[in-house]
Amino acid sequence: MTSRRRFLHSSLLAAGAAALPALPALAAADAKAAPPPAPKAIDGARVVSTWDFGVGANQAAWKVLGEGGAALDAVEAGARWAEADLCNATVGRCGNPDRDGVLTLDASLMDGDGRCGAVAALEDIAHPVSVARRVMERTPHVLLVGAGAQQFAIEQGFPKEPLLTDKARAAWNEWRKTSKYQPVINAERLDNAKPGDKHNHDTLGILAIDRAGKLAGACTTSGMAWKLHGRVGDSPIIGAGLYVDNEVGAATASGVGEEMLRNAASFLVVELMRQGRSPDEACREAIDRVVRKRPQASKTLQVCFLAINKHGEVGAHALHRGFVYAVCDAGKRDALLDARSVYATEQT
Ligand code: SD4
Repeated sequence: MTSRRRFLHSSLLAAGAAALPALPALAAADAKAAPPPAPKAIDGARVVSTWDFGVGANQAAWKVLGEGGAALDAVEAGARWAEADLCNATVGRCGNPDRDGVLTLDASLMDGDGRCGAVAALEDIAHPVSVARRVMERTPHVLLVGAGAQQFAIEQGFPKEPLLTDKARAAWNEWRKTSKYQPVINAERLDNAKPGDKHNHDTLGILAIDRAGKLAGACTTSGMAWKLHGRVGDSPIIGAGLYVDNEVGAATASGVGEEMLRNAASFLVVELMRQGRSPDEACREAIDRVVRKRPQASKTLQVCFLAINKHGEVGAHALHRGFVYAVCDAGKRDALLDARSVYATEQT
């Protein structure tokens, strides 16, 4: 087991350095195409979420928003729905574990007045987003991690329960047999492992604007499957996986968290909107920043941004094809849209 671990460790580290297959050139047609018309600003509430399971999260959030509820309550409800969804191997109780077989969860939540809370590497607590909210509301802190986060959750009355499902344990055991396997984002669902494919999705990022024009967001994930024990991605890091400002808008991210961390990416998207970019333009420019910083790695990694501005306009962009996002408001109840991508081909 020790030598296997050493091998896995070195293969993880080598993954970034390995020779990369040539990728079709930047899709000129895709990159130059006229931007899609900006969605009309709405007068009312709207919620948007990453990936196709975002439709279910939006519906849970809409039960709050549609009744005139607050954006913060809505995003928590949406994130809790995803965390409880037993079909989802990348968020909450059904998530896949890390390299050592331990399921660790990350989540954050933020409102447009700058109030925020987060937990990282949390074990055996089913609703990390709600623990994040308690961190925000009941402590002077923003982020609690590991054993301390779990201790706080228990003190707050969250039940401690073993979360790893039989299916996730079986997937982990299967992965351990596969010496050639290299962790690739979006490939957690081994039965359908096509990175970037819309059926192979990850983190839930959810953003909402309520009838009062207040914004909020949440982000929740089990992170990259088979990650090193203790690894924390972007999702619980305010500014990386999530950022919200009532003066401007909100952004969230999915994909390889290390790239979001390097670029303070969700903060970047919001700041670009502050400078006058539409949500679509801001997401696209943030993707360009990721590519400029790590052009080789960008050929095989997925990075996706989703943003909403204070007028309710929505935009999204990804490095590679396959990123879909869900929009829900009084008119559209379960719209699922394809985000534009820098590279026109799906990763293989
Ligand atoms: C992470 N960003 O832990 C998350 C995983 C994810 O699409 O979003 N994958 O890095």
